[in-house]
Amino acid sequence: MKLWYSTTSPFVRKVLAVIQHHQLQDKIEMLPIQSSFDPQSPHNQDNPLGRVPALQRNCGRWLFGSLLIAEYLDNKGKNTTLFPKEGKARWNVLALHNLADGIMENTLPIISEKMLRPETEWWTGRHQQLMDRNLRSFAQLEQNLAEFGTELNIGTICAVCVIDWWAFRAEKLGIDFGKSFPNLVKWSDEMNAIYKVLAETTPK
Ligand SMILES: N[C@@H](CCC(=O)N[C@@H](CS)C(=O)NCC(=O)O)C(=O)O
Repeated sequence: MKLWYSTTSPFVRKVLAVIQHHQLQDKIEMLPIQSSFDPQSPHNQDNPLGRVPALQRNCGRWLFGSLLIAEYLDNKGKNTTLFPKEGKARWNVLALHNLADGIMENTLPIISEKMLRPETEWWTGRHQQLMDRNLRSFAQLEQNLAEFGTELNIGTICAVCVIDWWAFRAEKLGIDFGKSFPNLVKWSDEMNAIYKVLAETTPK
């Protein structure tokens, strides 16, 4: 298998944590990129959507989207599953995943504009709308995490990825995240302390 990845993407980190959890490192050729926004970046040749992560299966077919890639790799792995197979447990974990993942999706347009466009061209009204949504979503994330404690599953992995990414991009986002959501930061720090798969995949 082959994986296009960057070291800063929270979507990629989700997949990297699954790879480490199942010790699949030897089975995947890692293809690094510098910037997912660069139209010349080589991952564009394999993913028409222009996004990372993108995983090539051994049969040659490509998978796009971090959740799909994560579940595919989870099926390949021999360690405990990160995707409950059925019933309430499955839907609760996937609901948690989609809430955290939705914050990533609602944050990326803000970060990309702030990184790549001059300030005079920023769509600030839209940024404010997305930030309001994100803050409401983080408040709900905090409530929804209560039932999971420090369990490792695809939902809690995704939650750690988004919380740490906000800390990583704090300057660009212009928010003191730790002040607004101290419990989320505390929880994420605890998860990183317990699970090597998280501590070793933090954004750089
Ligand atoms: N839904 C996708 C989102 C992936 C994504 O947006 N990745 C970002 C990197 S953080 C990207 O490749 N962005 C390139 C662009 O928007 O041009 C997933 O779950 O993999």
